[in-house]
Amino acid sequence: MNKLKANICQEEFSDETFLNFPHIPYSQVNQYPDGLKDIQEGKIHGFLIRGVLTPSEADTIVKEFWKIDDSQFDHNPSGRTIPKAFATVTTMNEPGVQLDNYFVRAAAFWDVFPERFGVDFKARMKEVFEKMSSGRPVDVPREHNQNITFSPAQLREFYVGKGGIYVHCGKFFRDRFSKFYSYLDGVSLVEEQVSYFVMLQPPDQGGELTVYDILYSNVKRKEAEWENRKLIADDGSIIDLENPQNVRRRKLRPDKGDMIIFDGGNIWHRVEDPVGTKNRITAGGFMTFSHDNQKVYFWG
Ligand SMILES: O=C(O)CCC(=O)C(=O)O
Ligand SMILES: [Fe+2]
Repeated sequence: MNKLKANICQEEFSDETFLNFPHIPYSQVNQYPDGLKDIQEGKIHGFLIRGVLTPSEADTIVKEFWKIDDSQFDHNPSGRTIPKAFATVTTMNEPGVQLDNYFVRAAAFWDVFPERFGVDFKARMKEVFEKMSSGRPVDVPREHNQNITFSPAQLREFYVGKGGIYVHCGKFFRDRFSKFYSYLDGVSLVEEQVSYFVMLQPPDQGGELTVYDILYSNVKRKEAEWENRKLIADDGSIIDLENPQNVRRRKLRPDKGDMIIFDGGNIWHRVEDPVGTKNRITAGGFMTFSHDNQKVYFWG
């Protein structure tokens, strides 16, 4: 592995570059005006963009984050998120009521966010995406019939030692949250789901985004939801993610204020368990494209 490559990303199990994943400073994003289209078309697998927020902007958000009452969060075994994630509301029994709840919470959180957290996160994301959207307008989608918008992102805290996020890809979730996706399908094209997130507080160690050299097109299953090591290929063979003969992987470690945009719909990936004294905090969501592919939406 040459020195430059070692500097820009920690790569395990392989010296080859198997995913096209440029690491660039935010000032160079304008060199990729078709970046999102390139991800849609599989030409680029993702970007690590350094310094989309300054470290002090990230710190300011985190400082306010700690003031939020715990009762406002959605809790899961490995952490907590705010505001409510769209995917989780639609798995519940009363989708109508829960959806209203989602929109109300999204508005309550994001309407005051710039003033309360000192950074207009939604505007910054729009700015980044617009530089890479081939001139297509970028926005948070609106609810079908009402004048309300989706949440642009969730803030996500991952507790140290609680497992991170088990291996998954967006299309795998699509099968699980079908009600949610049929709803979203009304506004946009969900086949091309792209993931994005900004690192607000990296843990001391661990917490990397590991991307595998495995796509949903030939691997669609794992044995159980909590499985974090083995996938089942379409031909029935078992892929052991810890075995370098089976699969190549790359660990990405964004610093505070760095953003990752990647083809999380197709690429199997996981968030490693954070280690040390600091929980991992990110803000992120997804990006999809309108049916005519003329608009870019981001939401969470
Ligand atoms: O680190 C995060 O916030 C989420 C990582 C992930 O699984 C994704 O962006 O799809
Ligand atoms: Fe993901």
